[in-house]
Amino acid sequence: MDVSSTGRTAYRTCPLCEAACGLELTVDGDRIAAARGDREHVFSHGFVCPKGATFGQLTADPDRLRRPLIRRGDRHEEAGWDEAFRAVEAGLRPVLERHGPDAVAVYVGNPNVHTMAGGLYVTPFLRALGSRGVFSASTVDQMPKHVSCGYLYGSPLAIPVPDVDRTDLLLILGANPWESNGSLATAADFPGRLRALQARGGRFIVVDPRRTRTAEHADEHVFIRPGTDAYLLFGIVHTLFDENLTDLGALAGHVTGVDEVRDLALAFPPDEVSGVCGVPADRIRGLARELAAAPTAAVYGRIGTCTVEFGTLTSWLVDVVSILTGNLDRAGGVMFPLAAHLRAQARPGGKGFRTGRWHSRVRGLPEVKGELPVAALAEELEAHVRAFVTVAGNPALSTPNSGRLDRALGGLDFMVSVDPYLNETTRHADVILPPLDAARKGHYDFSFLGLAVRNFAAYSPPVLAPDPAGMDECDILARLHLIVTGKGADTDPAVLHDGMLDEALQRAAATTGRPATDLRALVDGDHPAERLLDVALRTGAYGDGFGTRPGGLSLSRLLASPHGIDLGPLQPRIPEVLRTPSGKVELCAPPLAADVPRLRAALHRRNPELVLIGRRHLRSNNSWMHNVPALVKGRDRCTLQLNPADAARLALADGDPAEVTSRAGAVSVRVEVTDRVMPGVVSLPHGWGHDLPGVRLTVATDHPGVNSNILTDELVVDPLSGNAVLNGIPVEVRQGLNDAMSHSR
Ligand SMILES: Nc1nc2c(c(=O)[nH]1)N[C@H]1C(S)=C(S)[C@@H](COP(=O)(O)OP(=O)(O)OC[C@H]3O[C@@H](n4cnc5c(=O)[nH]c(N)nc54)[C@H](O)[C@@H]3O)O[C@H]1N2
Ligand SMILES: Nc1nc2c(c(=O)[nH]1)N[C@H]1C(S)=C(S)[C@@H](COP(=O)(O)OP(=O)(O)OC[C@H]3O[C@@H](n4cnc5c(=O)[nH]c(N)nc54)[C@H](O)[C@@H]3O)O[C@H]1N2
Ligand code: SF4
Ligand SMILES: [Mo]
Repeated sequence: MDVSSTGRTAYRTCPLCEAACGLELTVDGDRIAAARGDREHVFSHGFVCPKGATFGQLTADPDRLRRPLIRRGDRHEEAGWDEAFRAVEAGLRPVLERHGPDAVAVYVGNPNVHTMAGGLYVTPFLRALGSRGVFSASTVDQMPKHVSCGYLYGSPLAIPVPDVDRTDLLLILGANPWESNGSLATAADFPGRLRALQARGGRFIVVDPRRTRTAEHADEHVFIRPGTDAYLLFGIVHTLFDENLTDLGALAGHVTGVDEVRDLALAFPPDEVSGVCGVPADRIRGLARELAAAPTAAVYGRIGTCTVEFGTLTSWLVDVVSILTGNLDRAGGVMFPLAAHLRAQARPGGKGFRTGRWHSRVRGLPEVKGELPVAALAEELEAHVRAFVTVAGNPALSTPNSGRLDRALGGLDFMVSVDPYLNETTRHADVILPPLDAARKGHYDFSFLGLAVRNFAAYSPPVLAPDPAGMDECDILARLHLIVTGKGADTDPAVLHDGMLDEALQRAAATTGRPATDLRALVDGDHPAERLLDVALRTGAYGDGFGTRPGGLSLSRLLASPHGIDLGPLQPRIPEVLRTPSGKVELCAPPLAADVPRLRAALHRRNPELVLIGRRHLRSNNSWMHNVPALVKGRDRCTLQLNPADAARLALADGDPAEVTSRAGAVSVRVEVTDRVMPGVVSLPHGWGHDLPGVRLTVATDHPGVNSNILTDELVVDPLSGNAVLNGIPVEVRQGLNDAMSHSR
């Protein structure tokens, strides 16, 4: 039967990665019969990837939980919502009352940045809880970028993105947008945009220890030894000064600290850094000259520049090169987006950025952006945490030395997870609270519209009616909030929704000069999240100002524009965007400069013979989409890639089992011999290892793979950001057993 001829069509932003593509959905009764790219979408123009195309299968996954689960003995059993919230209250309240908020830790995972509930309700919940034990996926991901931008621009959220649609030269370090579809740069159809760059005569260069699909399409691929990009970038900075190639252009007068950076770069001449990073000195000088000479150029770094030993220095240097070549804040360079729910500041300047307002108890690691490094989660749980809350996270697979974390999760007094799956993490939970699936909730990208390479806005209302027996994620988080503040498990979540709307209206009243009660009468929306969005849009950068700017944005305008509203190419925002105390770009903040000697000291140390890096595959999404049959069919993707030279030395052939050991643990996995990885580097993807007792993932457990984070080491972090080091892990590889297995120390 051709369902597309009978179904209705609906449009929705894909919530599965940062690209924010528009989907065209065919709806047949209460199910999504098909998902394809929305050709009329203002930003994605019909692009869709294999993950987005499975939106229907994913949301209708039979293993997806639709009712809460409560653990009784070793089994999880379905329960009613009221019963589940009372169990949460009975588990959390005594811990809070007897031991205080720090005895409750929280882990907030990646999908929170892809839901409205995550964007609106998590921060108020954390504030209400008041615990210093807040952890998130940010410290296995992008925290170094927040920290470097915090120091450079005064706000950790002021992250410039490459203007891929207009640049002449793009230098990509440690990112593989052909598979990941981009990150900290929302650019639907990133591959198409890179092809367009080449078609208009521009070039892009990829620096990566693996010849990725992005590298294959690039004009040039430069192999680099993992963890050493800071040396390469400092070599480029050195050359820019040495050959008088710096030119701040329009930034002149808006930047401090240039001379200090020049002095720091003196210690990193290309001839000296070349040996450690494996890039010829001439090529380092060449890159500097090309970046300086290009009419416009952009430098873009991602996972491979963040989840490394010198993550913050590397992330900083990525921007330093753009700044010194005059490419920050100009068309074709790297620019600051302006999202529709936010406003530009009237004047530059602010309080600036700092870290370390408190420290983790065991290792004394500094707080950053209100959270502690997830690399310290296991030891904190072991030492003093009694209760644990996860929201959209799977740290048992995604964080370093997850074997130790897994054991720590087994020793808690109480754990509650807001999550649609009974998986590697939530199997430890006493209560699991599953939110409605994405087809039944509205969507607006609070995180990614502020990172988009072109300004646009889109809102998608729910596509399917709510499951009467299910619960919306905003309601779940509101009820948890009411529990931790002592208002009771039975309190109507509307109490919190109304309170949050009132607060938003108070702020709106302050900016519009009109009484909150007048504004309240104007607010639109059928759902608490829609009403909060309406207030933010109307008082945002392009808003209708509650009627003072006719034609401006509002919820109703977005509802009337199912393919999104284009807000034009990125515009210069310096100095307004700067929140540093000086109101300038502070190029050489003291904490960054103070970390440079550590980099310099490691310049001549001996390299391990083999280091481990990760990899991403187009059909995967971190740890949680391996239960969709269409995404796991075909040959095993969880293999250890090994260069032929290393394979010969280790007497390993393609398909052989190998044992991989590190300081943290060991796994057994099949070898894939390929010259895609450079000698001395092995690559294993993360997010696998589903064959654990108690998980309810029928498809994923048939394709379990092994968990690469058994090998990553929680004891090594980037000190400025606390970010975990997930690339460049020293490992040993030897011929292995036939059965897949893993253990951690
Ligand atoms: N070795 C290594 N490790 C890595 C990485 C790496 O490159 N190498 N990458 C890191 C990165 S970048 C990231 S972002 C992290 C991700 O780390 P996590 O965020 O911990 O893990 P995810 O795999 O994204 O798991 C998301 C969880 O959210 C649940 N979920 C899905 N949708 C929803 C929803 O709508 N609501 C709720 N409440 N829950 C939902 C899923 O069932 C799953 O349990 O992994 C990191 N780990
Ligand atoms: N298909 C798919 N898409 C995804 C995800 C997914 O799991 N699967 N996850 C999403 C998430 S949460 C994120 S954060 C993004 C990540 O987006 P990307 O950063 O684009 O994704 P990765 O594939 O991890 O790319 C990192 C690259 O860095 C390289 N690398 C490793 N170490 C080094 C190093 O020291 N130096 C350099 N120069 N390169 C290095 C790796 O070989 C790899 O090619 O992807 C998102 N999109
Ligand atoms: S690229 Fe990302 S946003 Fe686009 S369809 Fe794929 S998963 Fe969805
Ligand atoms: Mo991520």
